[in-house]
Amino acid sequence: MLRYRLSRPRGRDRTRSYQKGTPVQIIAADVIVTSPDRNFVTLKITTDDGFTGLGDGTLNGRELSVASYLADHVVPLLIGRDPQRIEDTWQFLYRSAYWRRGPVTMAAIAAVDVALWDIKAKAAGMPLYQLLGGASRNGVMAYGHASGRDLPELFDSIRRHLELGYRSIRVQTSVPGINAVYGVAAQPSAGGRRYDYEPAQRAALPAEEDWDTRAYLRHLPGVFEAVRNEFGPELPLLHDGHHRMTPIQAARLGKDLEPYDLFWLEDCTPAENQEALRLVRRHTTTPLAIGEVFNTVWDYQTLISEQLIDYVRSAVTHTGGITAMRKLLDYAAQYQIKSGIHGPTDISPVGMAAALHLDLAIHNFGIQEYMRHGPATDEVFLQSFSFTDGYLHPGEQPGLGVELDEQAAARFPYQPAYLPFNRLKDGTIHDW
Ligand code: KDG
Ligand code: MG
Repeated sequence: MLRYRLSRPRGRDRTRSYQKGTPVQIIAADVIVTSPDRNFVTLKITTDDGFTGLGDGTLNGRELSVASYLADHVVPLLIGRDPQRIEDTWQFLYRSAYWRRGPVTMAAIAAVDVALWDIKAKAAGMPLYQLLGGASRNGVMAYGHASGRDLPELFDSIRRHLELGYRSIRVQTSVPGINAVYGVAAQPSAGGRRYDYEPAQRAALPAEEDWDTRAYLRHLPGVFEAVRNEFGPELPLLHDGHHRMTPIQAARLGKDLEPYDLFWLEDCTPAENQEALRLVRRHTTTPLAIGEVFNTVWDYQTLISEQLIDYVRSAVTHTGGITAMRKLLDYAAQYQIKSGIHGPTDISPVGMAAALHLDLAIHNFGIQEYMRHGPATDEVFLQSFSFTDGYLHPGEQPGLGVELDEQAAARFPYQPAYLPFNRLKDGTIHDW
């Protein structure tokens, strides 16, 4: 565990207070980097009336940048602030930096924002979803990640997920002629180790993988046909294209997958150029999900206002926290676009809990991604959310319902880890 701590003794230090006369003040903030199963960045804020709140600032493969941004530039600004003023603190951190947006900045702001919501809900004695308007549903439908190198292995994986309680399934598969494809758990990546659902590998350098879009486009529709034949028409099926196609290739895949009635096709093309989605949309009725690498509402402006997507994929952790996600999802709701909050293993249980409270409260909930963390992570993060018969629930503990066992966290020091990258057969770097 790396720990960067800035704390002040209890009691008021008026020289540091930005908000004179505040009834409550932040007196300590700790940035805790720990690596049970994988690296996580957690911010713990403490107030002078004895509350603590947790926020997730994990950015896969770039964890220490967020830790430094928080410890060096944000934590000194928090001491003495009124923890109750969440919107004001969000605007202060966003606008006072002058440099806007970006994954590091927005993950750091998210960590502060979620920790303050945790404190506010604890102080109110309520689970956070109550402060967000109360429950709009009984539980949050979740999808899990099934994958296989061939059809029998994929079918086994789907059955295993059904046994675990999942009622919606993402399907990823190996492709003949490609050695290592994103999302196939049992497949050795170019680094020689199994993914086991966690693509970031603990190593000094990123693993190199390979890619061939034509081979993928030829192979995938047959896989979905086989899955539908085996599991029937009811089971909601999802697929992640992981940013690898051009718009015209994405349009073709969407069209080819229409007979298999996908819940969504995710990240069918890199979407920095939002207008590119017009072309995809013109050619297919397969629902589209985009946004896990986005970090503000501006990344979605065209996608949402022209109704070019069906699901918003941002993570609470990478998009400025509950405050910003709520605004983004309310904006999307005006265009009948639903949530599909990012929930891979690189979102910590703190970020996951924040997502679940939001999922439960908003009206335009779509689905929640849920990859289970490993046992060491569960030891470090004590969680109160539950998963029953396909539905997640954040639980009824005041606040987020997650606490950090700091002694357990200290047993798992940070380990350098990188996401892989892709090369085409001729050696050209391709999107991963
Ligand atoms: O850090 C990268 C992962 O979060 C990403 O590869 C997972 O695409 C992903 C997904 O849909 O969960
Ligand atoms: Mg994805």
